[in-house]
Amino acid sequence: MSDESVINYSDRIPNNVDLASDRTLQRALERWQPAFLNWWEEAGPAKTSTLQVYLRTAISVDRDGWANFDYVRMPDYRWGIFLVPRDEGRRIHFGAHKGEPVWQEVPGEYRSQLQRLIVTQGDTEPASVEQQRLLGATCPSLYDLRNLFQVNVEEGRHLWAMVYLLHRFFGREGREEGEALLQRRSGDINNPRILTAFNEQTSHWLAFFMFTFFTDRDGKFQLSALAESAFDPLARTTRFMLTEEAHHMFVGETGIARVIQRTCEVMRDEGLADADPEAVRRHGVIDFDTLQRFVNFHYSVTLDLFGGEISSNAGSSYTGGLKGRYEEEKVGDDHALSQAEYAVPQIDNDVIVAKHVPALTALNARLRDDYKGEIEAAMARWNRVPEKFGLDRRFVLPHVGFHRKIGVFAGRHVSPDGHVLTADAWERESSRWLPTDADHQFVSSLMGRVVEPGRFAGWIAPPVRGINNQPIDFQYVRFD
Ligand code: BYC
Repeated sequence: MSDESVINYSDRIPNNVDLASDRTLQRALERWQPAFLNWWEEAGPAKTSTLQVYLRTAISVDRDGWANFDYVRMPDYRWGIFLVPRDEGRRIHFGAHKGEPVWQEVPGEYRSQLQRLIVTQGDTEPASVEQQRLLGATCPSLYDLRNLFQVNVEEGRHLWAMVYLLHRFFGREGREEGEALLQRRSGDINNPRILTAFNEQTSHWLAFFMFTFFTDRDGKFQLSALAESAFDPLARTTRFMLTEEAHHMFVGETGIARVIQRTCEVMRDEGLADADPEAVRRHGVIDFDTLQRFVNFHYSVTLDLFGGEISSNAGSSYTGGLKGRYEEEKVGDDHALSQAEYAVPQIDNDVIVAKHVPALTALNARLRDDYKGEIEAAMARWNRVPEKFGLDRRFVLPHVGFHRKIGVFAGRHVSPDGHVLTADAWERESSRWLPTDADHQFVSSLMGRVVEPGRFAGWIAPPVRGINNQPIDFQYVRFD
């Protein structure tokens, strides 16, 4: 293990960037730290300051750095600054600066663009914690409660990752942005979070699992694109963030799989038909139609997070070397996109057709398509559950144009199967496709607090295994 990969926990702010050698930066971050803790107290998980939670804390940024699990009171969690070690020979591998050494400082010409990307990324992290603030009160099990808190503390750490970059490389403006990240609030009309999906409510656990499945995976793809950056500190910090993100997506994917499993079990035991959702609901589990409506909602809202399909911002970030494609190095082309085209579905005379546009302007659409491929593969894993029970139901993704507020489909109405609709037709039909108030009420009515070790709420199956090889009935959270 090299020294750079070991995290120093003896400093007030744990780090592996030798923070002690830069006193000005250290002092600035130490001033931000109490503001962060105030934000956590005010907007983070409610009524949790005395709980002891079985959490993982990174001890190094190596692959086995996650081996450390212990009980932690969340306000004492050691949030800090962890970057993967520097690769001295790393070169820019796309855009106009291809072949040049990566940058250790911010070039003046890209300063505001980079700052905007970092602020936008940073803003999502506290936003998600705020969205999930009240979920602890209705947890379906101790296992799930612990996972919620693990996700929350790590999103808090992701905020630290971006604030470190702002403080270290963007001077006074960066410090001001660091303050503003603690002042905006998810859903606040006067001072909302930057991106649409992060102002939606996560009012129950079904929404939480859908969010960690769909929206955290946008996080994975955006972080992967930033991990290609020519600005090396951004690439190194996002690489480590990706290791944290994997667990969040696991929570979402397995959470929904367990909900489907439980519904299938009850349908089998009670002899219920998919065609009778009311009967399924009466048995205290979530019917498939409702689950499909939640899939439609969370997928479409998350697609908006990729930005407009055709975007000059994305093109200039790529040419500048600030943000690459997903797994840029594995793509077999000129990595400049000087001639290439990319097909982007768009509405033409009320019909959706794929139109070829310069690939440089279609990078958001491309990243979205990469994301879609991974979502489809994960949904195929969900679909094995009803299949195993001999049920015909398969969950499907709606068309990319469905229920969009950003990009080429914004302001239009598209059905889940990709037909362009009039506003009237949308008005008539959309309650079949998107969760209604009654759906939310029903799902919320199932949510009760289950905190006895090894017990699970009736609407969700237990996981296959516990965390860190612990048994499922382990005391994942202590209340004394
Ligand atoms: N909502 O050229 P356009 C995560 C704005 S999730 C509101 O179409 P661009 C996480 C845009 O800002 C990943 N506004 O798009 C998950 C621009 O405004 P300005 C977060 C939006 O710029 C779970 C204008 O519309 N990371 O980590 O190419 C839990 C035109 O924009 C939206 C990132 O997003 C929207 N949905 O791309 C916790 C990476 N979409 O500049 C965490 C950093 C667009 O004209 N961000 N706009 O005022 C980016 O790469 C880009 O900012 C975007 C947008 C991909 C978001």
